[in-house]
Amino acid sequence: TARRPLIAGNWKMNGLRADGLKLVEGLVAHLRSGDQAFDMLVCPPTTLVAEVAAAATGSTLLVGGQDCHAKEKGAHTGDTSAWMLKDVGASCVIVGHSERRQDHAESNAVVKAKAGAAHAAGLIAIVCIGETLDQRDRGEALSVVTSQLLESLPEGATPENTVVAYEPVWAIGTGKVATPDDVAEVHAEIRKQAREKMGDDAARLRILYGGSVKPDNAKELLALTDVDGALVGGASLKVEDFWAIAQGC
Ligand code: G2H
Repeated sequence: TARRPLIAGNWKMNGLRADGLKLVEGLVAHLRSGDQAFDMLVCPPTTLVAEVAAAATGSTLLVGGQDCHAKEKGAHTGDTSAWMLKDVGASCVIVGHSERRQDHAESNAVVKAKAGAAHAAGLIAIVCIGETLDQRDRGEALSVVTSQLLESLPEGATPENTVVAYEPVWAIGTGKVATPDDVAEVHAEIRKQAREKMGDDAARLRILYGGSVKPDNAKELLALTDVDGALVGGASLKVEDFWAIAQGC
């Protein structure tokens, strides 16, 4: 099954207007230079989603949010709904990033509700899962990732409306990258388990790797059978680094 790779940038809490617009202009210029064999997505902070989406209009660059609320609207001060993101030009939203799970105590049930809201709003949900170092050291990596996956994917998840991102927590922003063997093992397990939810369609599900992806390690990771792209944090903040990573597809 040919799965089109997705190279996704997660800017996290970085980027004032000028930085964000410069970054998008650079990426759009690269994307316009020819046909690409991958999809490219940027997820700016909420303050910039509308402006970045406007700047990306007419190009193939996709724009997404980094989180959404599970409800459509209401008394939820400071939150942003999936419908609001969609309204300003987003096509995707990250849910369940480990920083949300840690900093905001998001459980699998919360992540599942958010992914369901994303689908209802017409967004692709990028559902993040990944084990901590303690869990890996105890030999629990596969079981933790499996339970996160099965408990975080909402009913109605398909390869069209859902992308899974495997991000081992110990590899995030630390410069430590999981070995290709570790990544291959976990991604194969994720695809196998996804069959519980999607049946044979799981063959078409895109599974991204995330955690200290850089230009010098991207190619090796992207070459792995069940790695269908990357979720990139730090290295997505520089046009040339992010573009170089995509060239590993
Ligand atoms: C993992 C990743 C992007 P970084 O969080 O989501 O960040 O590439 O900086 O490790």
